Amino acid sequence: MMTINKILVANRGEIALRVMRTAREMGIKTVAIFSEADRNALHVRYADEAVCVGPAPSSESYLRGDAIIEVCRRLGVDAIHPGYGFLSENANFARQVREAGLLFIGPSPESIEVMGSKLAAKAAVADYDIPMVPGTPSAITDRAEAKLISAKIGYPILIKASAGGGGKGMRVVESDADFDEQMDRAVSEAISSFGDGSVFIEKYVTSPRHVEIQVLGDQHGNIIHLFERECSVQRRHQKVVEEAPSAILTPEIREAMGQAAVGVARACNYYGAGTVEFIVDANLNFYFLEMNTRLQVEHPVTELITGVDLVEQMIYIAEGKPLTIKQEDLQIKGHAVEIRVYAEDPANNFLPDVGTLDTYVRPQGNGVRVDDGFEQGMAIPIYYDPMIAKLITYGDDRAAAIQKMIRAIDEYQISGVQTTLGFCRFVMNHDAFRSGQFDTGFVSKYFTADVLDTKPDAEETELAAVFAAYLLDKQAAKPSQTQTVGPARPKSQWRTKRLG
Ligand code: MV4
Repeated sequence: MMTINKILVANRGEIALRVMRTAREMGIKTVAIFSEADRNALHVRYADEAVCVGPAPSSESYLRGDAIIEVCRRLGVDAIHPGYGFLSENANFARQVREAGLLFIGPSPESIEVMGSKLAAKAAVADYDIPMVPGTPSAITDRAEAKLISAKIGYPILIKASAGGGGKGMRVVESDADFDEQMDRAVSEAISSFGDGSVFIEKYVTSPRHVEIQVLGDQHGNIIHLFERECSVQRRHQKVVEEAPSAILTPEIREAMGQAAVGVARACNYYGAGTVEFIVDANLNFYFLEMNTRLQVEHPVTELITGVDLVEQMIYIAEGKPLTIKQEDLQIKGHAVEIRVYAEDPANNFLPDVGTLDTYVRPQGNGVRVDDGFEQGMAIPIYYDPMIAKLITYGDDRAAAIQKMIRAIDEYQISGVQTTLGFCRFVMNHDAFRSGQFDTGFVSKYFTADVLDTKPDAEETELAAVFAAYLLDKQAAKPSQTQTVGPARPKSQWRTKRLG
């Protein structure tokens, strides 16, 4: 067991701030790294010390493991928190950190490696009674055999890349006649994207829901789960809305999924914070897909419904402390919803819209959490993910959290860039979302650019009429005074400055 006195956060933006805030609460010194594009970033200002590690492109800065470890040596850092993305799931980096005598605030390099390969993950969990989609347990080598298996499973089937993730290298095969063509595509995509052409087959679960379980494991073999997050509202494998708990799980299914997730973690001797991803079919059967060996973007919804600070737990675990939270201590309280606010234009196929945040005013109030890394006047760099903020609301139940989200979206004022706020309002107001009757097809099924409400709403129109009447009245009362009644009601700055 050791005590961490100084943490370097090998990340940027909202997650770097998120990690440093908890470190500071724990009395731990913080070191930021930054690229030349992030000199004035909030995570740099927040940290006790900050070091530039290179030019704007990630490959020359945030991905420079060697340079980052060198900074740790120079500044007397004990531990590195990788956040998400960048080096967070790089087993070699985790190994180099360990070899440099530093703590990696995350799982072992071995766990990262096993879960980084879908086939290795399937092999690892084989003895743990984890529900899996029917399919091939190893890479396809013989096409004739693969076609026989596919016929037996029943079309449609999926060909997936073992090294894949986020839907990359995934191909649906509708029938035996399509098999060879889709197989060729899947293999060449897997080679070009991952340098590994291994693919396998799974039955295609149509219109699934994405439900994932948060786990925490310590270095003494204790593993607990912190219930589920539902992330079915996605667009091209990019999550848009996440919530906890899921609107569809019964206590029995929740318990079974939690047990399965703990089994997956146990199968790879997991420690740290991790997420076990499942798909759930229309009959509420669930199947293990993969494990993410990092702190996830959507972790705040779990923090809000459990009251657990996941970063604090990650730090204790890295220090070698045993978990003090017992499974039976945990319970779900209330409901949390998160939306990701991106600098993207929903009216233009979600094209990234980088620029300067001319207006940037966060929503506030009871039950509202904003995790972001920007302030008014800052530019959103083109080099990185265009996420501006995560907006999270919390209420007694799902309906309350959704209503609070709509209120918070309406309060958010952003100008200078197009954002996904209006798109998220559309989701929050949609009957399918509100009733819980949705799956991973939600966005493609219901969203087209023209559903975005950019016109003034009924209330605003009514206010305009009242105002016009008032002006006319005033004019009538004082005929001597010149009074022009221009456009019914001058559009308020408050309205124009936020995205419709
Ligand atoms: C599937 C599936 C249906 N059947 N596997 C997409 C990303 C990767 N994590 C796994 N994915 C899927 N795997 C079988 N056997 C459907 C998807 C899928 C999906 C999964 C979760 C969230 C959104 C999705 C969107 C499209 C497809």
